[in-house]
Amino acid sequence: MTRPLAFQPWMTAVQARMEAALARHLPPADALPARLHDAMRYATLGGGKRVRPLLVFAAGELAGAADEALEVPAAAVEMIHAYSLIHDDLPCMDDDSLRRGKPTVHVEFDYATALLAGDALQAQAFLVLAGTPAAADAASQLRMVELLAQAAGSRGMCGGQQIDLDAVGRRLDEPELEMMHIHKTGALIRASVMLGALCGAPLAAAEGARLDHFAKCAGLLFQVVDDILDATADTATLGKTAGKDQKDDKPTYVSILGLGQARIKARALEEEALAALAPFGERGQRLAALARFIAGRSF
Ligand code: GRG
Repeated sequence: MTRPLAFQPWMTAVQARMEAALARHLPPADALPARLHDAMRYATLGGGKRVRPLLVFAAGELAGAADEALEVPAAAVEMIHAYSLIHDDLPCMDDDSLRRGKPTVHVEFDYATALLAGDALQAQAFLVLAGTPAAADAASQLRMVELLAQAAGSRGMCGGQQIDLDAVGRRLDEPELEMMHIHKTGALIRASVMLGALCGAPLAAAEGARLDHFAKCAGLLFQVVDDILDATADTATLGKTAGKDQKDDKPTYVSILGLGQARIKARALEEEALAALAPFGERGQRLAALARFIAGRSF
C-alpha cells in the first residue's frame, strides 16, 4: 500500500489541481461577453488558500472517493466562495479595495460587472455540480446540489451576511455572534465537508453526524482565527485590509471576548473538531491535519 502524502505536499498538490480544474470549469476569458468572463476568472484564479476545496478533498479521502470526482464539488464550492468575496467587497457591503493581494473586482473592473460576475459564478457553480457526474448515484448528486443551495442561500451564507449587516454598531453577545458565523462562514465550510463525503462510499448515520459535527467546529474555528488575524496580522500578510472589523465597528470574537479568550476559544474548537474525528482513526487523519492548519494559519 502506498503511504499517504504528508500534509504540506498534499495541500500544494490539491491547490495546483484546483487551479487547473477551476480554469477548465470557468468560461474561457475570450468567450463573449469577454469582460464578464474575464472578471469571473480574475476573481477565482491565481489566489486564495483554497480551504473549502481542501476540505472537500480531505472529507473525500475519509470516504474513499476518487480525486477526479472530488474536483467537481470542490470547484463548485470555490466558485460560490469567490462569488461571496466579490459581493462582500462591494461598496454596499464591506467596501474593500484589496482581496487576495490585488484590487477587488469592482475596483479592477466596475461595480456592475462585479455584481454580475458574482451572480454568474454562483450559477456556474450549480452548472458544474449538476452537470458533471461526481457521486456514485444520481440521488447523491442531487443531494449535493441541495446541500450547496442550502449553504449558499438565506438559511446559510446570505442569511449570515444579513445578520452581519443588521449587527453593525450593535453589541452582540457570544451566542448571537456564533449564530451569525454558523451561517455566514460555517455553512459553506460544512457543505464542503459533506459534499466531499458524498463522493465516496455511504457513511453510517452516526459517522455522518460525527463528520457534520467536525465540520461545524471547523467552520467556527476558521472564523475565530479569521477574527484574530484581522486584529493581529498586517495587510501585506493577509492580502486584504487588516483591522477592518474594528474600523467598521463590527462585532467579532476579539471585540466580544478579547484577544486572549478568543485564542482560548480557537484552541477549544480545534480540540472539539479533532475529538469528533478520533473514531475514524486513520481515515480522519487528513481532515485532522487540515483542522490543525486552519487553527495555526497566519494568513
Ligand atoms: C448577494 C449582494 C449579495 C451579497 C452576498 C454572500 C455574501 C454577500 C457574503 C458572504 C460573506 C462572506 C464573504 C463570508 C466569508 C468570510 C471569510 C472569512 C472570507 C475569507 O475566506 P478565506 O480566508 O479567503 O478562505 P481566501 O482568499 O483564502 O479564499
